[in-house]
Amino acid sequence: MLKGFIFDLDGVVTDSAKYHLAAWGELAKQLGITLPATANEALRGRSRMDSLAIILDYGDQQKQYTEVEKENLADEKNRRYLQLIANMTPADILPGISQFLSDAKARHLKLAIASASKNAPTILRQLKLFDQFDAIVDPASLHRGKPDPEIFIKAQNLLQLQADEVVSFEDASAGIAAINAAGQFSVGIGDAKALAAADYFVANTGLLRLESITTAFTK
Ligand code: B16
Ligand code: MG
Repeated sequence: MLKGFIFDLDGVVTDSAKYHLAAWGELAKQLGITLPATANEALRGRSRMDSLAIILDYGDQQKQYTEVEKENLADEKNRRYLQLIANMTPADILPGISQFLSDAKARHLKLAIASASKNAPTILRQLKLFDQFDAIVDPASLHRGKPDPEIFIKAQNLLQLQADEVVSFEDASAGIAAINAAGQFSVGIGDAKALAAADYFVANTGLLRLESITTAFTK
């Protein structure tokens, strides 16, 4: 029986990717690195340090920095990112999500966030959605990032539910792989090709309907 929903944040609840990209872009420029057009997709859902590794690889600069220097570069990017997300408002919630969350609440479903972002609580407060969620996984407590299922298993445990009682939502292929590996029902939102492994798919958040997902889940 369906008892809970677990949501990725960036790309599902809000489009924070544009702010991540802008902040990484500024850091890359400072380091003399040009980001390719594929950078946004490559960074989607990756942890902060994994993202930095991708940026440094673009400039073949991976070996130029010590671990401490890399931490400092990631901190610098995060300071810029925090400035950018400080301007976020409920208008930044992706289409259909507010309604979908209210519908889920009306059905007494438990709600959790499984985001790789350490800034997820800040963003949820900016969006005035913080109180809607019963649990938010602390990514600092994780050993492995998506596609490892750890974050989705942790979210399910925080909700005190079993894998066959939850549906999880993702916009990244690594996220869908993580959900599937957790044994949960996966909903992919975005690019059909990239999310072909999802149990259920919609092209954008505006197409999410509680009834359709419940039907697909119970089939
Ligand atoms: P932070 P998600 C991810 O969010 C972003 O997609 C990814 O670009 C970012 O690097 C990561 O969070 C870490 O974010 O630097 O704020 O800790 O898709 O898992 O909600
Ligand atoms: Mg995402």
